[in-house]
Amino acid sequence: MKNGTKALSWCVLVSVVGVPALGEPVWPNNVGMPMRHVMISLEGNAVGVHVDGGDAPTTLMRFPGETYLGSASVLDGKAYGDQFGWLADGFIDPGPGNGISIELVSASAGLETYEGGRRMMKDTHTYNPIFGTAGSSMAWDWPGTMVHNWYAAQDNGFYSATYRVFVSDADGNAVAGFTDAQVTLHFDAVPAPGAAGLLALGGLVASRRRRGGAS
Ligand SMILES: [Cu+2]
Repeated sequence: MKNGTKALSWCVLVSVVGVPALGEPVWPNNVGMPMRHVMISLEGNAVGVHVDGGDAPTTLMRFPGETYLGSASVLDGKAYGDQFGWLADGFIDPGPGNGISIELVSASAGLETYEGGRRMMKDTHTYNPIFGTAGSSMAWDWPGTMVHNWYAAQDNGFYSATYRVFVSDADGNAVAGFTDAQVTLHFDAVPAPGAAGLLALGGLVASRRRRGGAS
């Protein structure tokens, strides 16, 4: 009970002082994390994949004190990022009734994935666990549009995930006659930024606003 009282008086103090209330849920953050696309192509019967920026790890960032709205709360308390997005490299026609599926072949222990969507429409993402997270299927049907899934990790450090990208039928089974491709994505889950890091991030937000850029 004593702790509860203490927490309550902190809340009162914070609202009186006018600091944004801690614990007010928001949509997940991706400020300062420009998009990197995992480009999927289909040339003849061969699937191809390449990653913007190659093997460089993408940063999974922490935002201390933030909690997330609705199903996005799966990211609470974790380092996370949605920088990688699956995207079509040219026109893809896998044949009537077929699509492209992506299957997790292997991943570092502790790397989690949640289903996203178009990057600036975070309120439409499902945040469903995918690619083996929380017992989900290792395979995921790519809808053919740009999809930025959310990667997350509880612990700091380097992570990677290797995928097989293949032409699949309506049941998700590989279609004979096509060759598949593999791609490995790399991640670096970092500690929460110190005061200097937060200032730098604030500066970036300000300069983007001045340009009036919305992306
Ligand atoms: Cu994108």
